Amino acid sequence: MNYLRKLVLSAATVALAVGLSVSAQAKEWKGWNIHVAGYPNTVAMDKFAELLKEKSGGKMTLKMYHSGTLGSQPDAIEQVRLGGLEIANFNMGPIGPIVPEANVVSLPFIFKNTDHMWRVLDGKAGEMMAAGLEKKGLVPLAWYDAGARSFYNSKKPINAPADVKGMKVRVMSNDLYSGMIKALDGNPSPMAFSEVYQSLKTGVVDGAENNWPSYESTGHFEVAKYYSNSQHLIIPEIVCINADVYNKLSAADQKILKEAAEESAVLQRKLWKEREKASEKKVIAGGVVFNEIPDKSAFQAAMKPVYDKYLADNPDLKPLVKLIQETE
Ligand code: BDP
Repeated sequence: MNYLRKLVLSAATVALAVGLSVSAQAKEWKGWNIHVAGYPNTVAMDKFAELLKEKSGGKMTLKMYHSGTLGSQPDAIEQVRLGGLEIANFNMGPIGPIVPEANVVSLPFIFKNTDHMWRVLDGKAGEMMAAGLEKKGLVPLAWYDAGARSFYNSKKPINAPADVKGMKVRVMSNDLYSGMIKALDGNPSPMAFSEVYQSLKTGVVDGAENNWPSYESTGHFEVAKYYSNSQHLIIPEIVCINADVYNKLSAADQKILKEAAEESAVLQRKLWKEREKASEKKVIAGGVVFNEIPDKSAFQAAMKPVYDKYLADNPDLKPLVKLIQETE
């Protein structure tokens, strides 16, 4: 082989090798998160990205975009389904309208407490929800904690359903939540998370509902100082990936991905517990008027039409609701 031919051949080999390593090196994934810096989910999603890179030797990389900079939650859900974004941390609330099985977690008072929710998610009901999500293009990788949501407003403490009467209450975009407020004779106002502060401040809405960390991190407590411990919704959150992206991965890479997500969930749940307490302390110190609702039975009874409508719309999901209610 003459010198020139050798040179061309070895150049071709190098080009091939470079080409191969470029195609084996998947593109960097984009990840969506609605929360601000320091929030448990934000810290955990960054940890997820770090673990993913480390465990895959740099083959799978994720760039996280926090604070909802890539759009509202309902839009981001569509984006992950369509592949415009690959990965996200979503609350199950805004996913419910797309995945009826997963909407079961948005029935008010369906879970007795957070531990009950984890037992449900770890069992058959969790599998049914995961299957429903996958059918709609979202593969769940891990569950995050979001505590319990309670009502807060700028007018007065809520002790009984009658106190919600006539109140304009912001809800996440999901008919079950609008139904919930209507069942209490209030006026539901579905709106993006990012708009709530201003709406509370200017009186476009009287109140909203959320967990301690979100009530605190958004500054809502500064403009709606009555927090009433209704704990009417306990909604889990998922870390999920676009199904096509997931299905193209090797089994080994899928395993790495799940492990990284699950490790991030262990961290998130630990940080969550700490942040719940810290946020509660901070808002109370900031002048929030807190009240317990020792007997929630009147609120629970008022939710009958919400359950009736959900079951009328999804008769096949009766056994799922029953399964959750009967899970100890
Ligand atoms: C927070 C959730 C977030 C929701 C937000 C809301 O973590 O995903 O967007 O509530 O109320 O607790 O919109």
